[in-house]
Amino acid sequence: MKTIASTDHVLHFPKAELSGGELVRPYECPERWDYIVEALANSGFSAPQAPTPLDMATVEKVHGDDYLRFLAQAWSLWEAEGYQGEALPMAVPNRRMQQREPENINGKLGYFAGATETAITATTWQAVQSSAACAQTAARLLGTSETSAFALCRPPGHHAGFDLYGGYCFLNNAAIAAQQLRDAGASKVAILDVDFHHGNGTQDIFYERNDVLFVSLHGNPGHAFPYFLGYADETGKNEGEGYNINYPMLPGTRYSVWSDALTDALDRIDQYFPDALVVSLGVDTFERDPISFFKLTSDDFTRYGNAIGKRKHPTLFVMEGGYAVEEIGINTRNVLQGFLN
Ligand code: SP5
Ligand code: ZN
Repeated sequence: MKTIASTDHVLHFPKAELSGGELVRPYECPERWDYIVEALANSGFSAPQAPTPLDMATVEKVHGDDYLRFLAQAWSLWEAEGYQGEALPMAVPNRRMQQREPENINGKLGYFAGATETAITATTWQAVQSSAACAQTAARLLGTSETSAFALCRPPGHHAGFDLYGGYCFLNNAAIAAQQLRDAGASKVAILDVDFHHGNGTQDIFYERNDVLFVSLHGNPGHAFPYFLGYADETGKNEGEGYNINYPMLPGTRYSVWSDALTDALDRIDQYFPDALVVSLGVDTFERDPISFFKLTSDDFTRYGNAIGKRKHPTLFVMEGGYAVEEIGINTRNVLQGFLN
């Protein structure tokens, strides 16, 4: 299995994440990428390949024009105000408020923010584009020579909606990969999101579409980020009705329960007969993840990788979360090895 990865990921590393009322060192940090590269190298995977430059035409099919303009301009607008810190959103539009993009950068940050923990820096946009390019390049491989591939994306993407950033995400890498596969001739694509957190951005992007099935296993939103989406009764809208499937699970969930949801999810995916499967691969379901509450062990990652592989779909893994940094490499490698065996 080929890995596509970009060293540009280091360009996104804010000093600050707003967490528990403090500015802390971000959980989503560059060493995550290093540990994954090292674990794959130690297990005989081929060295990562760099992506080709991002084709924005694909991105424009899953994100809004206003939003893409904002991402490209945010830092220069912030800098022009003379601020010394990193760009964080503060005021966000809420119930009974206007949904209108303000001129002021603080207004824009809030308008496009789905959460306020995620900072933007001078070089964030370059890292974000290179991360999305990894997903797009890997999707191109799947459409041609390969039956599986791994896009080692950083920053991650599944919380990025049509016009929303947050949850450490800016462009939705999995959505861009799915769109790329569609444009290259796949008539139906399934996305399986196994990150601990609900893939609210991916759900948002495909909620009214039936050409992309979205299936997510995650912490119950009543108890877990992103809090405001991810319930089981969110099943899609208009043409997309029936093509969105959520499996929210409670604090303390172990593999015995989680794997039943996975089996059901994989059955639903099989019944859809997709031409390709995109897996939003977060390993923050791990028992020692510092911000999550599922209890999967390192061996469980091998088990579920194998379960996914048995379904024999052309499969693209796209890296999402996972914050137990020293174990992230082993756990990610276990999924990919389980898949291949
Ligand atoms: C891609 C991904 O996994 N994004 C996750 C974003 C989660 N952001 C907010 C998490 C807040 C959790 N705070 C818990 C602090 C425990 N010390
Ligand atoms: Zn996550």
